[in-house]
Amino acid sequence: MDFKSAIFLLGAIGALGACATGDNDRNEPIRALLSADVLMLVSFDADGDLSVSAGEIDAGLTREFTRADVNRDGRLQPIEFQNWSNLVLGGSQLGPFRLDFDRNVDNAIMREEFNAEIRARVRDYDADESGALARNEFIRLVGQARPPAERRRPPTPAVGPGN
Ligand SMILES: [Ca+2]
Ligand SMILES: [Ca+2]
Ligand SMILES: [Ca+2]
Repeated sequence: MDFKSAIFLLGAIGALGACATGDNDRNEPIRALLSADVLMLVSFDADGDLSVSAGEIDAGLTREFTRADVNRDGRLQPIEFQNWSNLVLGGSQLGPFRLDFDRNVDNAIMREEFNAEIRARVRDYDADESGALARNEFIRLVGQARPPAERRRPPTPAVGPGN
């Protein structure tokens, strides 16, 4: 999957949110949350089968660390992380943040730290623990606290032009 497709996903989720917000007050608004790491994880789907497999995650981790480590010293300096985050995560306003990766706070993100943080996020998304990420596992909805039966709308009575 390329970056355009990832941006399309973001747009689709935005449309979902807008649609729900435009609904009336009978239902709780449905809001979708998108984390910046999803942009990257979706881009790992190299064969475009809509599932990010364990192998694709391995390859993606290698590709992204290599992309970030511009000076090829095997460590991500703060400026390298900043540039990478801007490119791959769409900016630094959303996590994961540099200190999410740099657990020992030595101002360098080693390959092990990079992998550990991303893999922890993969496990967090992997709801069915299959080791692969399906598209629906990326979507987080909030505001759906009420059970489905209560959210069901009553059928709208048919109103003819003569009524
Ligand atoms: Ca795939
Ligand atoms: Ca470096
Ligand atoms: Ca470190």
